[in-house]
Amino acid sequence: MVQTNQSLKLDAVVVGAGFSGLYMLYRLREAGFSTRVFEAATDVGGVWYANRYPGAKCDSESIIYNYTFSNELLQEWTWTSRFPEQAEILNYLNFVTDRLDLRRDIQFNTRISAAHYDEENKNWKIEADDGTAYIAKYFITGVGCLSASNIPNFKGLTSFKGEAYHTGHWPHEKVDFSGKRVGLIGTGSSGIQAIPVIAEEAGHLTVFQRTPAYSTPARNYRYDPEFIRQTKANYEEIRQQIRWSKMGYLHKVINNRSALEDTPEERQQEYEKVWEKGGLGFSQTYNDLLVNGESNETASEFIRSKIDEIIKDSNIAKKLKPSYYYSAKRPVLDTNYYETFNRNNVTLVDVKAAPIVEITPKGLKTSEAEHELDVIVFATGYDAMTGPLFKIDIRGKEGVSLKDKWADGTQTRTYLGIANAGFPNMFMITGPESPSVLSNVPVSIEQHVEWIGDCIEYLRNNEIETIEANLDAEEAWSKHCRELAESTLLTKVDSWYTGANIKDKPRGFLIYVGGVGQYRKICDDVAAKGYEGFSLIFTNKKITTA
Ligand code: N01
Repeated sequence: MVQTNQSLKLDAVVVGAGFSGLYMLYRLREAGFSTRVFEAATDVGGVWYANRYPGAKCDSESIIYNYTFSNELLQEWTWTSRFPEQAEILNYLNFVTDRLDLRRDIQFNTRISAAHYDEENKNWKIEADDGTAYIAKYFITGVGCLSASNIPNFKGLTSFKGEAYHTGHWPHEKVDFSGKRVGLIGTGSSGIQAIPVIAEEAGHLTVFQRTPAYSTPARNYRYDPEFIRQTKANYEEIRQQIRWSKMGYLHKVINNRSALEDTPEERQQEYEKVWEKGGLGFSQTYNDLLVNGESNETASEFIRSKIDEIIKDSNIAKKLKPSYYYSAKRPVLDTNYYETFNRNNVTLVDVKAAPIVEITPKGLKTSEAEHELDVIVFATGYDAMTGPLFKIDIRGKEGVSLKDKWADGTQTRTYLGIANAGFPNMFMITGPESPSVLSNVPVSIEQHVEWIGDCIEYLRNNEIETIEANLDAEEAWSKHCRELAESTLLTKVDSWYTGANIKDKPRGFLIYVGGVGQYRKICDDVAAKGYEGFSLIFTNKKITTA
């Protein structure tokens, strides 16, 4: 670690200027803490700054994909359509940044490379990749769950002579596909959004699919001004509803019974209704789709039958039909995804049957054929949850790195997904084992930011120097998270949820599935009991809470 300039001493350093970092900065600055956000990119936005691929939009409905802490912000911003496009979300985050005058405390073009806890001085030494260093009492990560992109280590990866892009790091200038031979690898949310849009423009699009996805229609539309007026008038109610809901959304389980209680005809009717409505509600058609394999199969089979209906060529339909539990991988919303495979300029290649063996100067080789390409789009996803944190060399007490701590055994362990034993005064926003990606993420971010802000104020008001999660509390929380996850189908399928998409990553389900309302209650109780499960150190006296 380089020599620290003592003049750059801060109360808090926050990493990342996305939804998390922006609100954390505001919350701490309002409470009088000197705070600086460091951001590797040239501007605010986090994943919405980076994910500029064609068709990029959000699956959460616009009116709840925003901060709710400020009525002024809610009243002054107006969303245009049901699902917000990337550019609109980025505009929104710029609006918030300017409205709250956040930019002056954000240092752009600065990647934090290391954060080491100094036990003697009870603070964090934080180093940027330009060699500058800072001291801060609190170290807070707002790095997102899906920001460390994954490009599989294909043989010959760098030999390709054409253009290559990852969806998560898309260029700012428009990529011109017109007349070109484009290959796209990956059929998760990013690929499924990009494919229909690229197909419209490309000379030919070849989609390399390893695992087919279950996708249901988004059915986006422009908002009616009257709907916006009513929404703005009712925001306080909406806010309460999403904060105490299961997943941070307004939709709830549509039929509060098992899918197996309905006859096949009744089920068909119910699924048809929800399919027509569009949006993420499909997985909520019945209350047991995520816990009962037999019920799940009824939803899975309905989507497979839709694929058969839409796709003209039965061989292509067969390749597009998934066989695992619907929604155990992140469910996907689309606009004309399946329809795109009826186009003459689109080819589907099954790379499970014939795996990609090599990227070549001219294109891509599977075990069956070579495909000549002008452009390769990697829609190959992310090293989720832990990946973004591991990009920083984070070391706690006795120089133990977070990476080593979490590599020990097969499971990452945290307390509430916010804190780690051995890492005093460090907080993670939407960290592993919090509801994070199983929720409408801004709702989870607000809850974490407010809890962390309140906690830091409590420490100041009570002259507490450090707060650190206790090992036994951490162990109990992780066990609770694992047990909850095991009671669902989510752990029964290979996905980025389980870490299975990253070679050699320890398998583990790092998301709290109990719901955002329940989670909020648990976090509030911990705080109300004087930060139960944490050790608090006053200047000369140690108190361990029960
Ligand atoms: O990534 P993914 P994503 N050879 O991991 C394939 C959020 N998000 O960027 O399934 C061949 O889902 C891989 O195949 P397989 C959202 O939470 C949200 O699409 O591992 N193929 C898979 O098909 C989402 O879930 C929004 O067999 C390979 C694909 O690449 C998350 O981000 C929009 C391969 C990766 O899919 C990630 O989505 C976009 C290989 N070696 C993203 N390696 C919205 O809100 C990987 N693949 C709308």
